[in-house]
Amino acid sequence: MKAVLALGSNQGHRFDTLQGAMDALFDAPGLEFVAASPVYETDPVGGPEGQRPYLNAVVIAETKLQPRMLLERAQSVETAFGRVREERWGPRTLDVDLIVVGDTVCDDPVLTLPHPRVHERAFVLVPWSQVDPSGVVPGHGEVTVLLAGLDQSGVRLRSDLTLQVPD
Ligand code: A4P
Ligand code: MG
Repeated sequence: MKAVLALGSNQGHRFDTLQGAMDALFDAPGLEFVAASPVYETDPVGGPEGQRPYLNAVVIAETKLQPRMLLERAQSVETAFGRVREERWGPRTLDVDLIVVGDTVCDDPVLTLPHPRVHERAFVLVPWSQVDPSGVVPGHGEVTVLLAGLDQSGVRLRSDLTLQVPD
């Protein structure tokens, strides 16, 4: 199955966190790296006033793991990078979200697939469309079509930052 994961950080050394998170995600068996998007600096959506901008990127992987196992992997990487769950949508050193896993559709609050807000989030759809222009959000449609209806002004390419393929 193809899995699409979104990485975001707006505290600490944001780029090192994204690179470290990507390396850690692929450090254990079961997840094969396919591609990483460019890195974008993005205005915070939701949460308290005055947060720093985020760095966001999207990673494409191949996996045979069950979605729940992938969520566990994502959450253990978040914990390893010092994520403390405080305020919802508040600042965070690292957020790893599962966006799409194959064509799984599931509305369990512990793991909702596709991610329940992805179709309205330019900070995920812009990087995703760059790394995977034929991407589709099951139940919502093509990434490029969804993006055409969104304000993308808060999403800026950081061409000076490039994620390295995990070893
Ligand atoms: N959960 C359910 N479905 C999923 C899924 N597909 N992927 C559950 C990951 N987790 C999922 O998440 C809360 C609970 O969601 C988890 O226990 C998990 O079982 P969390 O990571 O603890 O909390 P959160 O991230 O604060 O909440 P949430 O609802 O995931 O927030 P979002 O929607 O991820 O938004 N602005 C910019 N510019 N860039 C960002 O990256 N990120 C957020 C977080 C807000 N604003 C942002 C950004
Ligand atoms: Mg999250």
